[in-house]
Amino acid sequence: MLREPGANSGLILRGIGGFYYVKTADSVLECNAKGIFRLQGITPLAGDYVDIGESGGGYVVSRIYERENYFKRPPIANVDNFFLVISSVEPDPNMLVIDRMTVLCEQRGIKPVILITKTDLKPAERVKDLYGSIGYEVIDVMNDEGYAVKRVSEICADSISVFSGNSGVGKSTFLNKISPELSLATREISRKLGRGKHTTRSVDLYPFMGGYLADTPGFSALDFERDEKISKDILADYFPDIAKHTDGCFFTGCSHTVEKGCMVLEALQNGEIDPSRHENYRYLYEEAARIEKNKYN
Ligand SMILES: Nc1nc2c(ncn2[C@@H]2O[C@H](COP(=O)(O)OP(=O)(O)OP(=O)(O)O)[C@@H](O)[C@H]2O)c(=O)[nH]1
Ligand SMILES: [Mg+2]
Ligand SMILES: [Zn+2]
Repeated sequence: MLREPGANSGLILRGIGGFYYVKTADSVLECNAKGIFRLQGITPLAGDYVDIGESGGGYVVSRIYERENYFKRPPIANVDNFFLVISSVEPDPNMLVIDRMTVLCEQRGIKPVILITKTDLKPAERVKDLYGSIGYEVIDVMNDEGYAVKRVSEICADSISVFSGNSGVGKSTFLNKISPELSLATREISRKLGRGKHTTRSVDLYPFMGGYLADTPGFSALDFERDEKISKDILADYFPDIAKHTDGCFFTGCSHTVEKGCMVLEALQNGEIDPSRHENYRYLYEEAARIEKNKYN
């Protein structure tokens, strides 16, 4: 939930090159961060609520309030709504990226909203049906732009909302639709390369209907360092479609990947779980297992 800014406290709208732009009650102040944060390995993030002090004639972030949550990619704190933006083409949907991001949201107790762009170029029925059937809200921007703008605006009111997704999917383009005065830079995609270059360079919060919209730089599937830790033992909890079958597994601590008497594997056989979801579950499970093993070696 949003906090009221004060004269010497407020919200970081943007962090770039070691400077932080903090929205206080009456202005936006450019601040450095106190050296103590660096020593503690803490980086102030867009979305952080902070206190501001003065030092050497300039402003400094002197305190970071406890975060409700934060993401490393995109780097942002105190997220209320997470829009996972996916284009039907250029770039094509990457189901592993979608599943990884939905897991990272679920881990923070956030139900991501899936925003699909570019269906004027190619339909995206598979993605829409699959994630809709799992229970995520899916909004096809080009199906009915008026509805998409109205619905997303309604969700974003009075809260911090982040728009995240691969480079070139159309995050900035959509934000310009819901708030035309933003006039964010967008990039014509290079057809030859079949992929976007990063147009948006930093996470930026923009005031919108009593809350803030965050445009973020795109990532590519290869970008994910292994910096987001997920425990393999609770991974299934973050796949709602898998979690609902785990109760009856024969073994406690069933990994739902190979075991006899696994109800998840049975549901997969029966067509109740989508094969691509289970395949990505296994991929993320094995990745988490590898990371946990390396940590203890
Ligand atoms: N046909 C079509 N083109 C779109 C749509 N949405 C975005 N585009 C185009 O896709 C390209 C990339 O859009 P951007 O809004 O810059 O993408 P982005 O996600 O902000 O990209 P980064 O800032 O690099 O992460 C631009 O040329 C847009 O005009 C859409 O729904 N349909
Ligand atoms: Mg952009
Ligand atoms: Zn199982």
